[in-house]
Order: sequence, then structure tokens, then C-alpha cells
Amino acid sequence: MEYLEGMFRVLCMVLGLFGASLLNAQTPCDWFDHDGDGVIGANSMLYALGSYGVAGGPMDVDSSGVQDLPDFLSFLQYMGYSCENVDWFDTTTGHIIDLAVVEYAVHTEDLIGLSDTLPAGSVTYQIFALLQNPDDYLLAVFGDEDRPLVLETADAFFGFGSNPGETVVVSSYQPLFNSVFPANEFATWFNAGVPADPNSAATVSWIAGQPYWTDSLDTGSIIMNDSIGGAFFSTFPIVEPNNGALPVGQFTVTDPSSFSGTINLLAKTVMDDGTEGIEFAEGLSFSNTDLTVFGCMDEGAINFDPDATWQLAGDCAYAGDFNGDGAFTVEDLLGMLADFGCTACPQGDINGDGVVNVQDILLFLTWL
Ligand SMILES: [Ca+2]
Ligand SMILES: [Ca+2]
Ligand SMILES: [Ca+2]
Ligand SMILES: [Ca+2]
Repeated sequence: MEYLEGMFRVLCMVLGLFGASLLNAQTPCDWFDHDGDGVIGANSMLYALGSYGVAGGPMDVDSSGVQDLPDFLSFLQYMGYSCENVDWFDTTTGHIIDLAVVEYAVHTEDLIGLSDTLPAGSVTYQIFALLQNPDDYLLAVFGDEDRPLVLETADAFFGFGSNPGETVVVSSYQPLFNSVFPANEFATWFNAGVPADPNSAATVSWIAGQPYWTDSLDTGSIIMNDSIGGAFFSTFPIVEPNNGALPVGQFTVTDPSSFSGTINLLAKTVMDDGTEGIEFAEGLSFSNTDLTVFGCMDEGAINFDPDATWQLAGDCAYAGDFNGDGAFTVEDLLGMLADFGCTACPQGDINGDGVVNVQDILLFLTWL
């Protein structure tokens, strides 16, 4: 009997190990390279989007029975990857520091828009994700019933939607209209890490389980809290070092007496050993009662800003360091010479006597 029990235990262990190794054998490409050509490419993205919200969908990585937000967020991490040596990314912590709400523009007069007039008294806010490493970047801003995305304001979000002159994501923003319709520049949109640069090749898209997640009955709320979930996400993000803040979205509210909410983020991060990782930040809350002012907080800099509450890379400028690299080189000397004789050039005025002259050049030469 004891012998049988022992055999049984061994058998269970073997089966357990076998099961575990089966699970581990499922690589990202087993799930996401649906056509088996060794690349998770644009056609895989179309496939993932086409199966979104489908019960029994082919990319139900978390085995919830439906292809939903958690599966899509898994997919997004591997978009554009070749299948050689790709394994599940490890998770970092502390790379996503917080959200920052910046007051971008206060509107003191009505502005004409393509479809609506932006009323005086409105305020445009921009929300940023504060990141720890300059090589971290944002993949998605998301929400579902477990992790609701909620943005609420007292009256309405201006210019958010799918009608002419409205935007949902920054990639729909058309700066060409700004000269004729000045309100166009202040539409509400999600950046999901991609700046509002018309020359950028990076795009922002969105996906949602329920087609009317922008509740047309309530212009004062943007909510993603259904069981399928939804996301604003960057496809083929342009990865270049950032200054510590990446744009989450721009929100113009017609009544700034309240603007607050909760946001969830997915970032691609750099692990301590230099390899790639990911990080989720869920339930990050924000409010326009707690504003951030970006600027130089170093009193020793020539552009010290006493109002600044958060300092980003490159925010401070120092006398003599013209290219802002923190060192004094021949390149900076060229800047000194170009400012020679100038009476309003603090960057070249090293001794602070109001003019860039021979004394400043001599001082500078001692630093080379
Ligand atoms: Ca493929
Ligand atoms: Ca699922
Ligand atoms: Ca320099
Ligand atoms: Ca001087």
C-alpha cells in the first residue's frame, strides 16, 4: 500500500513537471505569430484587432475565455519583434513614478473651432507620465472592469470624439486647421506616449470592447470599465531617449472647477542589466487641484524657476555650457565667441557682470 502511495506521488510529480514545462513552452510567438513566418508584424496586429472581444478568440493568453484587454496588452509588448530568442519580458518596478498634470493654456476668450466654439473660461491640461529611465517608453493607456480608466470634469471635454474637428487620439490631430480654427489646437486627445508632432512616424490608435465607450450622453466623462476593456496605444513607437516625461493626453475642460480621474499605464522599460522589461502602473490618480510645473529647480542655473515643482532632463542651463552636456569643451567655446560683446546673454556671461567680454573668455579657458 505504502509502495503504491509512493508510486502515485512520483507519478503526480512527473505529471506536474510535464504540465509546467508545457506551459513554459508557450512562447510569445506561439501566441502572437499567427501565420508562423517568424515575425510579429503588422498583419499580426490586424489579426489581434480583428479577434478583439471574440469569445474563444485565438490569442486568449490568460485563458479567460475571451480575447480581451489583458491578451492585447500581452500582444502589444511583442509587436514588431522577430521570433528569434523572444521570451516573456520580466517586470520592473518603480520606473513609472507618477502622473503630472500641467496647466497648458487658460482660455480668456472664445476660440472658433471646426464644429464647436471653445468657450472663454476653458482650460487645457496636459497629463504626463513621469518615468525614471530615459530609455523607458509608454506602450498603452488602458482600462477595464478590474482597472477602470476614468476621467471626469464638471461640464465637458472639448473636442473629444469622432465628429469633424474632434479627436480621440493625437494621430487624428490636423495642425493645418489651427490658423483658421484656433480651437483645433486644444482638442482633447490621448497621446499614449507619442508627442503631437505632425512629422512623427509613430501613431496612436485605440481599441475598445464596447463601441460607445465615449458615452455620448455624458460629455463630462471618459470611461473604460467594461469587461472586455480598451486601450489607447502606440504602434511602432519611435524609441529615443526621453527627458523623464511622456505625454499621456491633452484634455480641454469647459469648466475647470473639477477635473480628476484614474489612469492605468503599460510601459516598456530597461532592466538593471540593460535588457528589456515591462511595467504596469494601475490606479494612478490625478486632479487639477494638484498641478505640476516643469522647470529648473537648481538655484545655481541661469534659468532657475522658483515656481517649478518637477525638473526634467535638460531643464537647467548653465553659464558656459552652451550645448547643455554638463561639460566645458571647445564646442562651448564657439558659443562664448558668438556671444562676445553681448549684454543680454547670461549663458556666456560667466562672471555675471552683464556683458560677455575677454574676462569671461579667460575664465572659460581655465575650465577647458
Ligand atoms: Ca507573423
Ligand atoms: Ca483573455
Ligand atoms: Ca558643454
Ligand atoms: Ca562677463
